[in-house]
Amino acid sequence: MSHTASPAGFCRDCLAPAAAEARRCRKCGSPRLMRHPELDRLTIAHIDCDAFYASVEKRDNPELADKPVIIGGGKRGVVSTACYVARIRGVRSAMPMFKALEACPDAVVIKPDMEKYVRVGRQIRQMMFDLTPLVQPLSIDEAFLDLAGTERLHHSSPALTLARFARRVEDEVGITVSVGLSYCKFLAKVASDMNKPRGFSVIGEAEAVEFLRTKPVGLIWGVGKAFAATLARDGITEIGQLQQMDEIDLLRRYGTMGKRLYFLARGIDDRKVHLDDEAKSVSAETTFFEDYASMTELAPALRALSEQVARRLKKAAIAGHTVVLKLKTQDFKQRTRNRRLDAPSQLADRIFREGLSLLEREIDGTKFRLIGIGVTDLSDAADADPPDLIDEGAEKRKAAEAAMDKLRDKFGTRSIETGYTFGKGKRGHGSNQG
Ligand code: DCP
Ligand code: MG
Repeated sequence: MSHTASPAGFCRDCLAPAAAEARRCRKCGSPRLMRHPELDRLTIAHIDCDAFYASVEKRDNPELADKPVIIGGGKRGVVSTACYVARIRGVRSAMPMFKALEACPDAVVIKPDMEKYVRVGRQIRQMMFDLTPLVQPLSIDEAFLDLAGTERLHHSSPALTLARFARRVEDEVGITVSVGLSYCKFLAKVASDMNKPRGFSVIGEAEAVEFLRTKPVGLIWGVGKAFAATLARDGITEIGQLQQMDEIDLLRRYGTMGKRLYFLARGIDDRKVHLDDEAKSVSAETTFFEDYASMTELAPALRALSEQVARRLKKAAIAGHTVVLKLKTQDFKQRTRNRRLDAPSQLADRIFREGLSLLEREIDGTKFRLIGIGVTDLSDAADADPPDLIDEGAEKRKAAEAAMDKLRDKFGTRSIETGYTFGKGKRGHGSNQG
């Protein structure tokens, strides 16, 4: 097949092949045609349900179909989500309810029914597993999928399989999803957000760098408000600027995060879609008696949990290459944030520091009921924690930690407490380790 400017593709409604130049589907007349030069090669997808809680409520009450619907309220008094009708009027997730109702006084407000949403989320996830065993859920309504090698099973390209999936969810579940298709996780996730709702966007390898050039740095995975502000202070607001900088410079300025900026800005992201972390991770988590929103409350818990994780790693003589922070919000939405370390680690200090910097980005007034920290990408301890050339303090902290470990072995775990955990030993309950 020769490459043309507008290659052949398919109709997203009836899935029939679409000719290169057609503006509407020859079979069903739909204008929703999918075409892209790399359509037959791309395999990494991100799928995210549209206005998830609101869509489920609309499904269950057809009278709401054209009305602005807000899910939220209750004790928390903020918007969990709003349907797209309400969004046009300015309603957004996390907005205080009174503000939302100022913007949209005729909105129908519905209290969240978490059990129902979890059930629907599971049903959709099950359907994802019909496409590929490589499904990596990120939250209740979204997941990464790697569809490489599924062409023979489904008798179609990953792109067509995904379009069929989106239709199946509409038919069988009664809500809509948006799909992003690319060659890596970063851009698949960016793509799924590009033409919501009922979106299907493709970002190919050839266009990635140019696509990213004019986008704000906040688009990059892991660049939250705080880090974007740091970059802005340094005069960096667009990804194109990062594309001009060299790796050493970025590494020197921003540490491990600088390295990530370097690669992601260039559309280089080698992270694999992986099945489930739990089976291959060491983690500890705790559920609070009350919900906490601030660093003062959360950091000590994180410190204590990091030490639990490190202790177990050292006992098993293993180390983890990726630190995972897990948070559960007051309304049971789970957030997990990962960061790959330069080298595998088994040190509480290292795990805690990474966890803390991931946590900093999540401090936005949201109250959390659970915090957890862990490591994945496990390996033998042999190549863990090499001398750090950039962070000179790391060696000292490593030595201090080794000394504390010795004391603990001798006198038990409560004998030594760091500043962060001191006096906070009884904070949480239900600590469990996975
Ligand atoms: N959610 C929440 N509080 C937030 C954000 C989200 O309770 N601050 C809940 C409600 C959402 C669900 O999580 O329905 C999924 O989150 P998304 O960010 O995917 O948002 P939506 O699915 O609602 O909308 P979109 O179409 O933008 O994905
Ligand atoms: Mg969603």
